[in-house]
Amino acid sequence: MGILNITPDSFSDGGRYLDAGAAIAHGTQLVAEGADVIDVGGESTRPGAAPVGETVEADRVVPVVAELARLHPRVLISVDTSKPAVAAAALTAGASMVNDVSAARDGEMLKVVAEHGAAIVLMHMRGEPRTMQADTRYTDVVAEVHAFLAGRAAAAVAAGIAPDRVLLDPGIGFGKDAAGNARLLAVVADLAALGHPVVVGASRKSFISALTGAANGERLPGSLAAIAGACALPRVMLRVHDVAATVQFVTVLAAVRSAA
Ligand code: HH2
Repeated sequence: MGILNITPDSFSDGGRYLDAGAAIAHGTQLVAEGADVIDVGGESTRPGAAPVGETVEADRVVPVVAELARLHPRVLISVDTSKPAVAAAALTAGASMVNDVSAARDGEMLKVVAEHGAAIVLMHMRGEPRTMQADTRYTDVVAEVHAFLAGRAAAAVAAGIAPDRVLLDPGIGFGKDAAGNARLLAVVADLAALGHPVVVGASRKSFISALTGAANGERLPGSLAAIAGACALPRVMLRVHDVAATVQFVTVLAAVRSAA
């Protein structure tokens, strides 16, 4: 899953694709690099990001979703939003998946996704983006995150979404410290054991610098190391900025594993 942020303030690529033409060109580039899914977002979730209204967010993402769906019919377009109205507009324009970092906290979201026969990514986040890093302590981070996601998955299935279209994401960096993120990445197989496809988003996240001291723009090696365990699983989607590098990493890792 290649990331396409149409925002002025995303943590690693804010402002680069605000113009619709630049966004469509970047989405097309991600497809050329091997992405099967493009995740189009119009609101940053970084700690302290300014909230965006429904109309502004829809105006950013819907035309880009429509054009990418037209240009790349074999690629799945996902919309990264927690707003049911934005999700509905994007699904009507050609998206077939909603990536909701709030795990459909707004009850209307599951209805919208079910009505469109679409898929949904349910992600764990403590609190909201503005405040999520204020308290990153857990008694047992894995137990808490997995129990939360199991509950949200049950709600999605009860709302009429097929279990294979409900994807679960531990929310790396969303209200967790470096040790918590490492722990969640170490047990992605246990999350997959809940029976749903899994999404992992570790790309360029700040815990990589917390662990290594790497500068903000130098987090690719850590981003690849973070997903090494997850990419051995059969039904996992990797949410990444650096598609070409990730495809190369995953392909070589798979070749070595299958030769073992
Ligand atoms: N991370 C970000 C945004 N959306 N969605 C899922 N399912 N999983 C993630 O880990 C995830 C996500 C943050 O990354 P990015 O989109 O690059 O930054 P921003 O939110 O600042 O736009």
